[in-house]
Amino acid sequence: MSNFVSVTRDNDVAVVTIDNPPVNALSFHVREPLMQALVALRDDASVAAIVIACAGRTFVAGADITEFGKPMQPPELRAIVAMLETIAKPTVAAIHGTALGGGLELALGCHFRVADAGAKLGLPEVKLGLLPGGGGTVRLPRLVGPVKALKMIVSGTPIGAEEAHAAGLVDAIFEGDLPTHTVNFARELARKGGPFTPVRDRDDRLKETDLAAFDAEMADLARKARGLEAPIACAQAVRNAVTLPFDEALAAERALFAGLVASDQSRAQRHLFFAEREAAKVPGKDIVKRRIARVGVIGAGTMGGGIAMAFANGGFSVTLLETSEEALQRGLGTIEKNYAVSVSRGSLTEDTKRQRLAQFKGSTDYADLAGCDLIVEAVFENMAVKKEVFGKLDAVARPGAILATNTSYLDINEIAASVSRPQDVVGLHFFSPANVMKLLEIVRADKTAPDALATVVDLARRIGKVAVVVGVCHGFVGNRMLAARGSESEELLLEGATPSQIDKAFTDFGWPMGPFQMGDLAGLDIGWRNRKARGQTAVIADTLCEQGRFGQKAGRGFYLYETGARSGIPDPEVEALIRDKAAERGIEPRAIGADEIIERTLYPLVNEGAKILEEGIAARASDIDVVWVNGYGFPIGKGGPMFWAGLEGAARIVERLEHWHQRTGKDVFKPAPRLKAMAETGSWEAGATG
Ligand code: 3H9
Repeated sequence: MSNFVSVTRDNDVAVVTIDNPPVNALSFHVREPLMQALVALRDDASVAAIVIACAGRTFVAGADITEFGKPMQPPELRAIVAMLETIAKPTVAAIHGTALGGGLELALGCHFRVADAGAKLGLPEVKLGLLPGGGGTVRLPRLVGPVKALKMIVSGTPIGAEEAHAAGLVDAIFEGDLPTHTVNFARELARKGGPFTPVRDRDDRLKETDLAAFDAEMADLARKARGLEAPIACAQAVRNAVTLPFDEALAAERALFAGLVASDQSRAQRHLFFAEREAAKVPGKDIVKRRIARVGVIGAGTMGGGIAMAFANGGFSVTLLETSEEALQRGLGTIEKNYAVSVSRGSLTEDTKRQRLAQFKGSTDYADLAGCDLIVEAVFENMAVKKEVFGKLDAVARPGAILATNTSYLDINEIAASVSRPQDVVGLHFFSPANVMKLLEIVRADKTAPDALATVVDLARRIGKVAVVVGVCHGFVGNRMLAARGSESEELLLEGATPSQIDKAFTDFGWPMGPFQMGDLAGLDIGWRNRKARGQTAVIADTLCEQGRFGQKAGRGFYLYETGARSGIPDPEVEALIRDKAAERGIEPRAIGADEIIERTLYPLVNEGAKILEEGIAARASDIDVVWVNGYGFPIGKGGPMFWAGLEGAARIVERLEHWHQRTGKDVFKPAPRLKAMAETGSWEAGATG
């Protein structure tokens, strides 16, 4: 017996309970007593059946991720599962909450799996840059068939109990008291008698595989993997389960797992797993949060509408405010259309759509916001306009209501100073489309009250966002670093690179698209307007805008778009324009390689991140990674810019920045002291020693 694994008896049925809060991960201190308990029960003639269950809120949620990268202490999970399969009496896993990764693999070692109706089962290892390494790739196909197993393992998305039951993964679903039902189920099995076939010996579903169709599916996956190794390895392992004898397939899975767990990609993805959870932590965990039931959103344009949908999807009532009835109806109409698209895609039922729409109340009168607990403004990005809106809110909002701005750049301290209750003002910087994009930058102003901050951090989680708390500066973390990344784009063009060469360097790096493709998608007029407001210029982009080349929506921008096409084709006119502008400046075009493109775009990105850390705008380097992966498409396999700096070598980044600084004299290239410190100590922490 241990604190983490206990055995109780209900007459001839033994119940092994794992109790390792918060998620019952299979840490060494669980595996060891679990193995001992199972061996003892196997050899105990008075035990007719064995149930494996968990205490707390969930079944085993997987291996202990913190143990990866260190020597694994025996017994390993695969040894426990192998031992389980030597037991002749019936073994049953009782699943509540989530059976994930190693948790599901443990359950696959049992003869039977039962679940409560709310349980979820899955193998999400791929999201950590891994594959199921406890036999999951070899056993799951034997129960649900190789095609379904391939989908589950490569996507990493868990399925519900009903679906698992229909697929043959779960043998029974019980309502109510799961432990009692499971004990009765196990006793009945023992009474009827065996033999009970372990999953490893069930081959029928494998025979149904059409290998050609399977290979076509695998080829498609490889195309979509964008340089990630884990999805391909997952698919290979499932294929092995079909084509190789059980033990050989298991050995191959083990070898693939060993390769992945030691890879930079998996290290990067594990870093992000913990980084996302860290980012959601703010000091003062026990602060009493404010009650939020009704949310007001001002502005029913693309941004406001998306924000309103994000809150409605999270279960909140929403009052949507516009300046005119016409604009309001247009906004509500778009929301309805968006939900209708979800229904047509099958991701929403007609009933849920109706419920969601019933959560909205439209208004053109600020007085209707008086009942709201949180009000988010998403109006035109202009300080005077924002202050006017906040003035009106100050007059109508109830005391204690949180007043939030969705500004992407503006000084929130200045907005807060314009109202009588700066302690209630916070920034909620959503990313477009706000109902889809995961990232939420929560901007804490100088006077934001700790309970207001804690409330919005909690709220972000409730509406399914990945939240990062940041400080006030122009562009906060994401857009400020984006400006640094883009500061050399025009220069690279003028010196001889084409938009498609630069974009290709980015997509080869793993980004979903390059900066010019992204500019065309977002609309080049947005940056143009911002530059004009700040008295800045960008010779190529400005000229394109003057010619009405606003990007995809205009059919032409940096690229040409055929009607309805999402990807553009290079436009000789744009390349000629670039050469003309270069000639006007006396710049002789030269060949520019991908390395130089990365050095002049991504090294300044990292450098700006270091400055942001120095200034305390972000609390941790890993927060910056969370922003960039979730909001800007930084490749997850590289862990975000600050993690990648470690892979790339901070010393090399410093050296090359110094080179470019000498050549151009530009501030973006001047290595930040924190980056230099990282190069010496290997850590982003202030005051770390090497
Ligand atoms: C695996 O199993 C490999 C095997 O195939 C092969 C082995 C040979 N380990 O997410 P939460 C911590 S790979 C260690 O906020 P929720 C988490 O960091 C694994 N720690 O809760 C957090 O700590 P803190 C495959 C873990 O209710 C706390 O628990 N499994 C682990 O929102 C609460 O987490 C997975 O990938 C872990 N496995 O969501 C599942 N899991 O409080 C990963 C969580 O200090 N886990 N922690 O910040 C999840 O998806 C979610 O945690 C879960 C609960 C859905 C279970």
